[in-house]
Amino acid sequence: MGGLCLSRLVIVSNRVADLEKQAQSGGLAVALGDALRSIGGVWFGWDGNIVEEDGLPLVKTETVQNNVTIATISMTERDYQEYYLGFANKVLWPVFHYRLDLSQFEPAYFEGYKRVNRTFATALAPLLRPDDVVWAHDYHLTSFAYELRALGAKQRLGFFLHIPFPPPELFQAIPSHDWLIKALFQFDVVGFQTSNDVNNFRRFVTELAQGRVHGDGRVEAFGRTIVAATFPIGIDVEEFAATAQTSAAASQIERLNRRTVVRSHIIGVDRLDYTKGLPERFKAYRKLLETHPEHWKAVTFMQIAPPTRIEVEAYANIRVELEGLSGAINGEFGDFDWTPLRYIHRSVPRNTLAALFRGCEVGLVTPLRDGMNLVAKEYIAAQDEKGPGVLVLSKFAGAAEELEEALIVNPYDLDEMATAMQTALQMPLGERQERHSALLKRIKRHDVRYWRESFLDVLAARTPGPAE
Ligand code: ADQ
Repeated sequence: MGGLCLSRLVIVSNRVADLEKQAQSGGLAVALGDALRSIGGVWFGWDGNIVEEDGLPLVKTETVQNNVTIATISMTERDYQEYYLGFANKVLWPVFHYRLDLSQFEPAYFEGYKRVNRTFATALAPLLRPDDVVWAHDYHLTSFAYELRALGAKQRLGFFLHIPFPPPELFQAIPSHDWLIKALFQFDVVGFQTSNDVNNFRRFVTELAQGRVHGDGRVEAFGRTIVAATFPIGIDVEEFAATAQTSAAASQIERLNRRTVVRSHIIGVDRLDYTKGLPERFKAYRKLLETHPEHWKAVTFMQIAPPTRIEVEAYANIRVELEGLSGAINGEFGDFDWTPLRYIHRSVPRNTLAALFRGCEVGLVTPLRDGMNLVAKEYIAAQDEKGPGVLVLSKFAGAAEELEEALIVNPYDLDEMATAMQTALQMPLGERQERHSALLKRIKRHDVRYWRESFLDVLAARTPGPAE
């Protein structure tokens, strides 16, 4: 990150991570927190509070660890409804995950989205220094650079999209899509998870925005030339592996195996989201039990899925569906000494997760669509190299672009998923080790530090300012 040594880093995201409680907040917060501490800078975003509407929001700043400032603002109920629940989570989230059927377009949502991006920019602008490098994160903030530029910002502005970017045929369905893309071009670097995403973006630019794609990753449209490239996100492999190997983890794994008839454990860990393919996964597991009675009382599947965005109807629906499915599977196959499917609808501490990953012979990561999916990488990192478990991975997770040695499945094909579970449960040790060591190499090569530094290097190399 040579080019950044004189600049401060300013991270902007919808929510600000709690840097004091990093151990609980996960890899991304730690990675960005580390970058902030080593470079110095600001993390700006919403504090999670809803307040009464009374003019411009108050920016609260707090200095942590000498050179890092946490700057936050609150949101009004209207902002929360229109920007957060509305445009971000009822329009962009479903459409970007190829789920036009679940999107709900309301003009007020788009107005709210623009307004909050403007509010964010207005609140941050006075804190910026001329040579700051600003890095905004995710689908909540696609028009943030546009608003900041409108206030005269000339700094280098980068954006990373954590979720997929859809094909132009779907993106076009968003009523204000042309405005959004034009606004996105006010960033200097736009990062995507996979080549599929960046290709979808480039297709939009060339086919529908009269733009041009240069060979070196630069993309030109609306009078601006920006870099649009892939930066696949990773995890801190050593840290997660170490968490899975503590004595506390060992005793948790021992507890998993105590007083049970079960020989093999299958695990899934996802936020409860319709993109994660949970009903399909439950049904495929039922198929496995139907077709392989030898697994009765020998296998158990634990799905951990904490609730998110419960105010959005599609999330309430999926919860009801999963409760029905898990009840039906346990009712049909369960016995007084065996629960085939354990469905846990709450969050679990990271160290417990790491231990559970290590203690389970099969990891199921089968989203219908996912930007990357860090659980896939965490499952690999947590394994015991002497007797590693097997990862079953959806071809529609961004992670599948890299993690070729996993058992790659089509999450819509229940027979294929059941067969993959069977293959995983029966895989000989030699093959498990071979696959695991190849996967481990891959996640170590492209870890979270690599992701962060490669993005910031590209951003630092751009010419500051809006003019080319
Ligand atoms: P998510 O959709 O949240 O992230 P993912 O990448 O799997 O998906 O990250 C989830 C994180 O939360 C993991 O670190 C996981 O361990 C943790 N987690 C999940 N369930 C948990 C539970 N029950 N208790 C505690 N922790 C839990 C978005 C995109 C992804 C992209 C990431 C990062 O949707 O595609 O990989 O951002 O860019």
